[in-house]
Amino acid sequence: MRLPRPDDAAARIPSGADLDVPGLSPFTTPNGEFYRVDTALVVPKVDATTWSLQVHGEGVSSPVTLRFRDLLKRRLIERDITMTCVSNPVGGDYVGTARWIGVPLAPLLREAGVRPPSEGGRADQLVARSVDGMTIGTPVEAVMDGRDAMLAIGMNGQPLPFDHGFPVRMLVPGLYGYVSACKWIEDIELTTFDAYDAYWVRRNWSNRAPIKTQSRIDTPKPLASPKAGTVPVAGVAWAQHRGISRVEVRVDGGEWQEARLAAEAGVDTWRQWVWEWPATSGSHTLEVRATDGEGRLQNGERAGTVPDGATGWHSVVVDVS
Ligand SMILES: Nc1nc2c(c(=O)[nH]1)N[C@H]1C(S)=C(S)[C@@H](COP(=O)(O)O)O[C@H]1N2
Ligand SMILES: [Mo]
Repeated sequence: MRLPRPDDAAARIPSGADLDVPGLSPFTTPNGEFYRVDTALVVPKVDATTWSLQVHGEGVSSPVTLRFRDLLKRRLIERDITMTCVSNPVGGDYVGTARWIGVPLAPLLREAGVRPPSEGGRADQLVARSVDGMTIGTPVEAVMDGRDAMLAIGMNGQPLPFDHGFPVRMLVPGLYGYVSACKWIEDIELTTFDAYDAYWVRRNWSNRAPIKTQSRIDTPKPLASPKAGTVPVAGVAWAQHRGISRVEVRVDGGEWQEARLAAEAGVDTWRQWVWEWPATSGSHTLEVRATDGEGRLQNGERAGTVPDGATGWHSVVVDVS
């Protein structure tokens, strides 16, 4: 399968978006290293030539069936978007950034007659179903509020890998994957949150889950033993669809120090940061916290992932020699 060129290409990633600090996650996560979270014991191998997607339900005046070649004929956009799993613990790896190609979802819904709740539409939940029976419920308002919600067919210049939802998956910047990113999608039903609980909602997870501001120290690694002197402390911070405006680091509970932010690629992606630490010998605790693009400081209260995402500041202990 060959991917068509997008009609609306992604903005160039500014050269300063990647700080190139050894040990720091690259801005774009290669497909082979992108985290994978799903319930599939066997990864579905869907045939794109027989695949189709139904759009139906509450407020859909003209139900639609789309085949893969119908999607290819529509306007394709390309965007850099960071995805995060709600089950990512503070400091965890269930987060990654890719360059996605896909069909914008909002215009497709409008053609089917859907109006968002803010325009009087009755359906406030979009339920996506996959070929393997997963159900993922997303607020219709978020899908139609102008952000780049899409039916993605490409990831980092490749057709979607089987692991990541070939041939088509949903993506909505700013929402955790379990409420937005249905892989191997084959059905979209418009309904209400009152009428239907999706798979994870029936298992004690929240039915609405915007991504919480988080920051992570990638280097030095926990229990690393760098030499005394200048040690770059670096990592990533994310608050998709709000952006990151500030990152601070502190040592052993001392004063917060302003980290240098990498150039911003956009509000829907993570942002790298670095702070040059004048490290002295001994055991030290490094902590990081971020502020989002709306000026809100990352919640420092330690909480687990259930029901709507972990909070707390990431810390690592290092032994400076
Ligand atoms: N069909 C299906 N889609 C799914 C899931 C799943 O289990 N089945 N998991 C969701 C969750 S919890 C996340 S975080 C993202 C992960 O996408 P990735 O595996 O491509 O990183 O996919 C979402 N889409
Ligand atoms: Mo997830």
